[in-house]
Amino acid sequence: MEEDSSTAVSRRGFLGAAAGTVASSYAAGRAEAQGNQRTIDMTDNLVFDPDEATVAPGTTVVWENVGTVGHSVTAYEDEIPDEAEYFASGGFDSEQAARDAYPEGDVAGGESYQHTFEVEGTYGYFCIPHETAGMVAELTVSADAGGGGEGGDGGGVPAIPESARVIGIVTMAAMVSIIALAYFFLKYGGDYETE
Ligand SMILES: [Cu+2]
Repeated sequence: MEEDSSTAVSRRGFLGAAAGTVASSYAAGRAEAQGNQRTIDMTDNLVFDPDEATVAPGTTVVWENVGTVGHSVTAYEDEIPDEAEYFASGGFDSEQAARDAYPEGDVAGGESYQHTFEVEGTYGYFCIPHETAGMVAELTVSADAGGGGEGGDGGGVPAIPESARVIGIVTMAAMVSIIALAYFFLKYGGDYETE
């Protein structure tokens, strides 16, 4: 009798711990999904690379100057969604202010500028010193954004963001192992329920 109750208690403890494992791995996956980041290079070839990118709302885009020539990241004021916040390296609140102040707002080689995008839509932006050389680009913020950006999975399968896929796999693996462990626990864990 004494032994029966302790077995029952440990079984409950086991299931509780197992549920906790699922919850915490799910939370870890979500945290990763929310911390989405996307890097766009600025190079000595005077381009944004890639010059077209699609990201999910909430993504922080990091423009990295991977060369030695200075660049700016400056939004075209009339090419961003109405509700969107204006963005420009140097923190200017209008395109004209950014143009007037340059080279203030310059992102030197090895440095970066980042901005987090919440509002869906398309954003046109450019580099002030190299606009005439064609250093312009477009960013699309869309809830349909896949983890891999352009191109892709093909096969008619809807693109699933990588983070969602990871969450799914982690959750599935946790559930399978819990079911397997619970099965063995119940089967070999003790003969305390012999009705
Ligand atoms: Cu440039």
